[in-house]
Amino acid sequence: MNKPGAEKPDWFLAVSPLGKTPVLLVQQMPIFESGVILEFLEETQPKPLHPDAALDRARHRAWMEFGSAVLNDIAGFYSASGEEAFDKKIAALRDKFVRLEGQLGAGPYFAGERFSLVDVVFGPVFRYFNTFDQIGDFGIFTGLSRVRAWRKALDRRVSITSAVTNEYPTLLAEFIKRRNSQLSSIMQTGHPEMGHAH
Ligand SMILES: N[C@@H](CCC(=O)N[C@@H](CS)C(=O)NCC(=O)O)C(=O)O
Repeated sequence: MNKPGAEKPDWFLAVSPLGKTPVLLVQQMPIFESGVILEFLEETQPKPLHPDAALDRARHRAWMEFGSAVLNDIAGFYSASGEEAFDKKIAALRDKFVRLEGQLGAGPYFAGERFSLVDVVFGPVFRYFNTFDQIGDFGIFTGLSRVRAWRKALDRRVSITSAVTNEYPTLLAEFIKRRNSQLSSIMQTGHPEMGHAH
C-alpha cells in the first residue's frame, strides 16, 4: 500500500485497514471510511449534526457518500502519472463540483444556516485545494459561485481550521512533491497555464 513518497509509518499501516486516511481508533478498533466515522460520532457524541427528518437525513447521507468519492478523486488527482490520467482526474473532480453547485442554496452551509455532517465531509476536501491552488489553476471551481462561497464558509469555520496543525500545508506540499506524479512535476516546473514556476 506504500506508494512513492507516501512513506506511511508502520504504526499507521498497522492501524489503517486500507492504508488510507481518515481512520479513527476507538478502544483499539480502527473505524475507517469517512462517512462511517462521522455516523459513529453522530451516534456517540452530544449535539447531533444530522437533520431531524429521515428523508433529509437520507439526502445528507447520500451527499456524504458523494464526498467520500471526491476524496478518492483527490487521491487520484495527486497520484496520477501522465497528462492524460491527470486531466481525467481534473474532469472527474470538476464534474462532481458542478453537481454540487446544483444542490447548494443560499448557504452559507450545505443545508443553509445549519452546519451538518455534509459540511464536515467537505471541510477537509476543500482544505486540500488550498494547497493545490498554490500549484496551479486547474479550473475545477471556475464559474461555480455557490461552491466557492461554501468553500469560503468552511475555510472560516474554527472547527475545520483547527482540525489540523499549522504545519499541514507544508507537509501536504512536501508529500505531493515526493509523489512522482504529474502534480509533483507541475510543482517543480510550473503549470503551463499559470505562467510561473515554483
Ligand atoms: N472513501 C474513502 C476515501 C479515502 C481516501 O481516498 N483517502 C486518501 C486521501 S484523500 C488516502 O488516504 N489515500 C491513500 C494514498 O494516497 O496512498 C473515505 O471517504 O474515507
